[in-house]
Amino acid sequence: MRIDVVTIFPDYLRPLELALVGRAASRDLVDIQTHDLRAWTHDVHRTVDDSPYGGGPGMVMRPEPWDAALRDIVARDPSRRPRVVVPTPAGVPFTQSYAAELAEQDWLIFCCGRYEGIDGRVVDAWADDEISIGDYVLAGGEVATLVMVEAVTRLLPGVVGNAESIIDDSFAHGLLEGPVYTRPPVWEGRAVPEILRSGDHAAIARWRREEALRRTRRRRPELLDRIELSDADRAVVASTIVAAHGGGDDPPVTGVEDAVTAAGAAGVVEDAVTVAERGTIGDGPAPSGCASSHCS
Ligand code: JAH
Repeated sequence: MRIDVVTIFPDYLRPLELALVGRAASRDLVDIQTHDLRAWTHDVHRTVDDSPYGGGPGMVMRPEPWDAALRDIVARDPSRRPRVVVPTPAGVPFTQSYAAELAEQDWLIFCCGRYEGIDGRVVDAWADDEISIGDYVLAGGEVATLVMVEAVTRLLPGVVGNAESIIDDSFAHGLLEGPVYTRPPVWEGRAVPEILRSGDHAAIARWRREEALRRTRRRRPELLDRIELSDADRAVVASTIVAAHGGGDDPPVTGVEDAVTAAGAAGVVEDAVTVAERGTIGDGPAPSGCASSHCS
């Protein structure tokens, strides 16, 4: 696979020279080229931005350097047509299945915007995908590109040694993975779950499935609506009690009555029992147990 990245901060992509992605590149499993957008400017200040039409804060990236850069880069291999990706918080969500789809392409170009983004006409003209890696605003598309390039590269044939570890990932089953352990068997008074040391592989597989189901129910209950669950899975999910909310700004919801009131006030249409169990309204952070206010 070939990957080109266009940015005003090529050094921001230097981490791609390291570790798994860097090793894949040195083995010619992926060819990653970064380009400084300012190489396609002509003025003495190498200007890439201008004021937004219609007013408002910030600056917008001018279309001409982007168009010149992309024309030049695609002309380097006229036999292929690249998939052009623009990272933006206004994009469609990047997921493991999106990563798998991108990993099937033989050429990707990532266009890293800065400021308020790239002129919409050049995005319309060139972008195949506008992708968001999550609901937060970064200073530009570079870090989102690092994320996507890493997620894609590790799916390329030969990049990850043990192919089973890819199939076994969190999200490969649509469930979160449970915890993992290594030696020593007891650390700081905490023992590794006995079943993992039992040698009973069928029982271990069942336990891992249960841990994954419980964790998913607590932390990402919406994921459970998207996968097929067996009757045994459903029983595990139904028995997973979700603790009261322990962090964030919203007050905990302690009972079904509270949940109905709070859901109504928040304008959220949701099963009150679900809300009461999760202890928070809408899609806010999951409840406590873990030290993180975003984790249960
Ligand atoms: C910010 C251009 N989904 C994460 C993400 C991706 C891109 C950007 N922000 C967040 C971004 C400013 C300018 C892109």
